[in-house]
Amino acid sequence: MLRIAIQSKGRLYDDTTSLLKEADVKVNRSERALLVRSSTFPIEVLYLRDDDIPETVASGVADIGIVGLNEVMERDENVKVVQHLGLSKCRLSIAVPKAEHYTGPQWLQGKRIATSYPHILQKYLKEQDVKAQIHIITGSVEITPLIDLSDAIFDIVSSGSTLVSNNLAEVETVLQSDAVVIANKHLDAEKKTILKELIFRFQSAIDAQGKKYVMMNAPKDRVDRILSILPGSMKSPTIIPLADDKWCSIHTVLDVHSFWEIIGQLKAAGAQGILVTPIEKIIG
Ligand code: PRT
Ligand code: ZN
Repeated sequence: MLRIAIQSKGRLYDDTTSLLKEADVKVNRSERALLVRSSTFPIEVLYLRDDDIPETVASGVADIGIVGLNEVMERDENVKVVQHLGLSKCRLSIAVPKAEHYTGPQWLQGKRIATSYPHILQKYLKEQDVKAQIHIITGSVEITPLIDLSDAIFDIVSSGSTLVSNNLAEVETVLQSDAVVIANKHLDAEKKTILKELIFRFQSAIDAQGKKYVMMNAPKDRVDRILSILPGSMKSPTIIPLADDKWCSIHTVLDVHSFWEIIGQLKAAGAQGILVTPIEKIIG
């Protein structure tokens, strides 16, 4: 049995619970239950505030956890990052009022910086050889320059719209963050085996995200042209003969980002009856 700590509610909750579902780890959480055993996998889920997850894993109260890399770096606990999930992406950045003429990290010398991430900020300032006053604030960091509580802020940015609406400009990106799986450093052999299987399942679900399975019919004399349009990483499409020996069926995997552009080119090259289906998992 492996105990995993996840956020009980908040930004990471939806991503984490759907990832567990995609990995076929079923957890029927009755309202406000704190510890729930999966009915399909040797795992029990512990629901916590995200701030508490690194310490809980470091102490061994939970074996592994899913939490933002920003929290892991800030808490600086003795845990191992074992997988990047690419979910809940954000960055930790320094921002200053738009009207300021920011010239580089030395501009921060002697300034007041408001943040909920003092540890990461302190480390960054030391690296840059800058001495500044760090003001620890737990919420609404972005309003502190407006009310003259700070000269700059160091906070999480995602779309950047919070900065824009508070007249702030992002000037330094200090850390790129996503949700990560962290593990206690002293797991026994049985727990390591369960963790390995879980990571494998997570990876299969992550690899399938943003991918579509595409099937199309094409005259055989157009196949070379169609194959040249398919992206480099998908060099091995399946080609299946059809009853009409002048035609065949081509099956491949496409990335949603380049999807519409490529579909247009495939049609122009002579592909017909293009069928697009979602992919649940890709087993590497
Ligand atoms: O209650 P608990 O302590 O568990 O949760 P919490 O309130 O501390 O954290 P929560 O749920 O807000 O965020 C959890 C994690 O989500 C963070 O630690 C990050 O790893 C990640 N994440 C991803 C974000 C954002 N995106 C994000 N945009 N966390 C916070 N924000 C905030 C940001 O501070 C900004 O003020 O959202 C605001 C909007 O951002 P913009 O740039 O999109 O406008
Ligand atoms: Zn928190």
